[in-house]
Amino acid sequence: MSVQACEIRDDDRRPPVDDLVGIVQRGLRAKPKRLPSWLFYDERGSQLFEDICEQPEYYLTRSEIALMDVHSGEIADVLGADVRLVEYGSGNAIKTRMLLEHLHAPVSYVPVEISPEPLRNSTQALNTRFPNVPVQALHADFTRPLRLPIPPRAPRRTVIYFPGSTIGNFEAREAAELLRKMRGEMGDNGGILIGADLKKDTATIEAAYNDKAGVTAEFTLNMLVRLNREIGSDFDLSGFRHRAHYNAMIGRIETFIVSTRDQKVRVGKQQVSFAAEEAMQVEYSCKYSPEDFAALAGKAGLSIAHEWTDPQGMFAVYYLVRAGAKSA
Ligand code: AVI
Repeated sequence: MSVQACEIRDDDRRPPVDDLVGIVQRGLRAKPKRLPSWLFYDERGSQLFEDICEQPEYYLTRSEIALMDVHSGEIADVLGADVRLVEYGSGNAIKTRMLLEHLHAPVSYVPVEISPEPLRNSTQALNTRFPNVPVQALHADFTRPLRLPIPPRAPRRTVIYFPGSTIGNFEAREAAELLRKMRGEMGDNGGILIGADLKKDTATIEAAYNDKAGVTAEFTLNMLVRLNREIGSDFDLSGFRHRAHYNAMIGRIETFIVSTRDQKVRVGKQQVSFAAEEAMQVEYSCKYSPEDFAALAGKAGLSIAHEWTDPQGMFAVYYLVRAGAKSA
């Protein structure tokens, strides 16, 4: 078969961007102040995240790749033949490649991504690498209900692939809601293949979010650079710093942007006051034991049919099916 044309279906139904000022103003009125973590991912932020994945302290990506290296053949066997693979996000080319290499006669691969550029790049790369796999790219926000493209032939099952522990960036209630939405999209016979970081000692986790080279700190503060550029706010970068600590009671990294002095910042028509050492919450990265993850899945009407970990036991990938359904 010949190389597929790079067709991207646009299903981006986000409200217009002029709402951004309102989103930021609302977040800065909250007590404590908070901003949504999706604001990290402008072009620079996405590049910085890729750089984070290369840092020696950030074990997550390396561990998940090691896991896929050992288990992707077995995972493909579990998913079975004639799968339609829907990936939430498309920035995980290495892991996706490892999976597609082993999948048996996949019906199609559907990357769902909100940023057009990474979507176009990964689609082209996969088209070249896997000319026999139809790629049906979907430009959309995966946290919203999706209108999946009609597959080129009937799949035996739809599997939603959500690698990279991004589920950990959602608070427990939102994570359960997202899993429930996926459950609807995968259908009765489908499944969810999902990565999640495992709980482990505090020092290892905290080091991953406070790398020595300062890449994570730059990633965090880039959110303010983005806001200054996109909404004309006047955050003075020298007056803020990154802080990430592990809340072992709750099992999550909590990342803040901390004001280093008393100061005021203009956001739209408002002046926002920051006290010295005031912390603005910008990201949670939840860590799950397998039992925690089973409980989360249960809240969405799902159960763990299979689980895999990397050789060091740092990271897990789960295959979830409808609770009560026979596994694949
Ligand atoms: C995308 N996500 C899984 C990363 C994480 O580990 O929570 C984002 C990140 N934030 C700081 N470092 C990496």
